[in-house]
Amino acid sequence: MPLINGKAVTAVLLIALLLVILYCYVSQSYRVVLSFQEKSKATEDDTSDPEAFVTRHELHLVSPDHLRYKQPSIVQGRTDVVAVTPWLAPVVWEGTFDSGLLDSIYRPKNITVAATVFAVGKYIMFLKDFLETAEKYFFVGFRVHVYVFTDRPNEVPQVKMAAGRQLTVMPVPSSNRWQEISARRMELIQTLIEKKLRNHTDYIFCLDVDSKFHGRWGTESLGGLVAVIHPGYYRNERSKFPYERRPASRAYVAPGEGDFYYCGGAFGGLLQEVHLLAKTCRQNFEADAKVGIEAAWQEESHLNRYMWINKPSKVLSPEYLWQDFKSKNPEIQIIRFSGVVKNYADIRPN
Ligand code: UD2
Repeated sequence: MPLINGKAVTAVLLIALLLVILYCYVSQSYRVVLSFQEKSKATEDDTSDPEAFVTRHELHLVSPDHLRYKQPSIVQGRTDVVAVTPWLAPVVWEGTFDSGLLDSIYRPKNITVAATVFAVGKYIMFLKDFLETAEKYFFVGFRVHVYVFTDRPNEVPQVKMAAGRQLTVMPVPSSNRWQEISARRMELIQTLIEKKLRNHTDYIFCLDVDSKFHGRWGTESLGGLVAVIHPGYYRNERSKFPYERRPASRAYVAPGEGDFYYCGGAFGGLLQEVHLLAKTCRQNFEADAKVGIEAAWQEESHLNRYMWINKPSKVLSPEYLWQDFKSKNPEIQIIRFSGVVKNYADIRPN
């Protein structure tokens, strides 16, 4: 009898074990289905999480069949410049890409590119040239939406824009400190992305207004996080870069650190990447302000700190932000965008 009892107990235990395994398996599958449904719902629901983005961008690059273009080579090309960073991000120079091929890849994706530009106070005088030249060179043939932040909405010039391109004026208060105008851009870019752009814009570029386009700036510049090398320092040792050098600042870059010096006058990338950049720089700027610190070059210093830790996935050469007062160096085969010569005393509020 005890033997029979023993067998019965073993059998009962085995059945119980099987039931437990079956239960775990079924409930796990149910959870997977549920979480998938929740994710799908979150994707459809526009008002759910202010930090959630629908990624329309596809990493998959499809080229039209039978497209003819110059044969690429891996042994011939530019030898006067470096076209890749040590973390293997491309550095975009004239002669390193095929614009026809890139446009053919990106056109079917139907992407929308936003551009932000601030024209506060007397800087409104630069807006007309900026907008007119953008029409000629900035993502020509693509959907572009320019957001102009200004305290003088009535003075925004009427510039004829091609089909698929539009402009929105964003009123902002004026300020009596240029440093504040420049630095507050991060906060306003963050808010613009959260409130207006997410879910219907793919890429964004944030540009200085006191500049003009002189050559193509297009699909070759697209990437996750895109930084532009500052034209003033690209031949210098890193010890000469004007990073913020006070350890107490959140923008601090220690001696011996830093890859390149990037400019605050042009940066961009995928919407969610630029959102994170703007949000982080704004938070760090505000934390500095609480302890009475303003970084050496305001948001540009914070941007440089950010890019040191968060490596850009694409780097644009100084072709993408030159300065008119500088003579052209031999490696600059084309100037695409350049800052105009300005008299700071005449145009800044302080
Ligand atoms: C550099 C950067 C700039 C910014 C600044 C540090 C480049 C080429 N420029 O330029 O992006 O990082 O250092 O603060 O990298 N603005 C107005 N109204 C004003 C003042 C400024 O609208 O009264 C806006 C405007 O869009 C201007 C931008 O802020 O283009 C930057 O100001 P800036 O051009 O005077 O700064 P700058 O030349 O020192």
